[in-house]
Amino acid sequence: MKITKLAKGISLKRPLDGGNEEQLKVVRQVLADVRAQGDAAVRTYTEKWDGFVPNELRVAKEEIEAGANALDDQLYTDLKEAADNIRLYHEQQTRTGYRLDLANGSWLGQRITALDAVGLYVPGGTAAYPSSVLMNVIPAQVAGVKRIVITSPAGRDGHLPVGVLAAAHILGVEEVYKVGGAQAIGALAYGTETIAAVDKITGPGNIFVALAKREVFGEVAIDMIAGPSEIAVLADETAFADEVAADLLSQAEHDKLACVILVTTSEELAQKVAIEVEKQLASLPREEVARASVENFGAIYIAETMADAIDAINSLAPEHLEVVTKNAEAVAEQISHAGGIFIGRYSSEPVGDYFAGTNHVLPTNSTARFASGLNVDDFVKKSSIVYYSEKTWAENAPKIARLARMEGLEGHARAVESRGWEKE
Ligand code: HSO
Ligand code: ZN
Repeated sequence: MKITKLAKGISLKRPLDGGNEEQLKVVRQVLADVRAQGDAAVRTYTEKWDGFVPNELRVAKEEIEAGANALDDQLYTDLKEAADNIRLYHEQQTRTGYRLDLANGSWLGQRITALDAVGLYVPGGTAAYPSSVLMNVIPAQVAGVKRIVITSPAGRDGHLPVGVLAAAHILGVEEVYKVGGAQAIGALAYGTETIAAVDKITGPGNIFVALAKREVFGEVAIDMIAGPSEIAVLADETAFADEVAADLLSQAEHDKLACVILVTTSEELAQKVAIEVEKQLASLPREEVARASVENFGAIYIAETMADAIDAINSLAPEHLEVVTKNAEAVAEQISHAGGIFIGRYSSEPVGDYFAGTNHVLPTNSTARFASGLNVDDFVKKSSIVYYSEKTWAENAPKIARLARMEGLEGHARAVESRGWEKE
């Protein structure tokens, strides 16, 4: 990894794959066909791209159970414990509405209600992460979403991965479909004979899925379009180089476009981490992916002071930040822009990817400046409520009518003035 002295303006911006015209054309066609022809189009496109169509698009209850049974017992228990931790953490995020009592019996309120139905897209192949099923479904359940649907392309054997089925089983999700790609997003957005439409679609996917989510946005809600993983480590001389290197590689192995950055006040640590990264890369099964990420988007910066290092991290606004320094908790308090913050040497980033309870769907590409990780608020909406008594109306109607007339909206003024007269 390249070592440089920290200068102003370090960045983790990478080229975002926004797709090309050709891909967008394909996606638009698929969506139009699914909207017009429902299941028939879903089947046609599944056949075309996956090479076969399962007889039943919906996964049978017994199939979910069989998947759960097929998973190693210890893994099932681990997954269940992770789910419990994630549920406990997200339960702290639930909020109730409020009522603001005004004079003369009037009141204003805010009511919080869960979305009725959400769909989670789970990518196929090696990116079908059971942990992501937990991270997407649990906040929705905690929010009170009643209908939760999972769609994912089946493998060549006609089944979904056992880990995904086991996660669905643990969470009690019964509505699971073997549909992937843009056609799955179309089915979730518009509904088909088999798959009823949902209100929000979450979960990562390939470029076709991402483009399809963007296209249906507005008709349904979507979560963020997540970019490749990122990790920044803020460390001083107390950190161990092998641990820092291992944590950097944990995110590098996700994607050739993953971004891994060390900012340190210790020149010695910088040198040692660079050597360790090389050493550990050599034995990593996903060496090819991790090496590309490290070479293209990996960097080590040496800061003169901890204050400079903290400034640099805040300007990066990384998806994940590890703080491995003296007084790490106090240092972490000075971080205002990071999706997830991991404090101290025992809070290695994968602790949060799988188990601690925090969500692993986090803002990437410096969007942590204004965005948050997936949470319970993503699955609720708020209604405002007004109750005006006659007295409050009488007191305020002239003001409201004046404001309306200022905007040239006579109809508004008349509406508010139409009350209070003797009616036949
Ligand atoms: N670190 C990823 C999430 C993940 N890690 C899933 C392992 N499995 C999000 O940036
Ligand atoms: Zn990860």
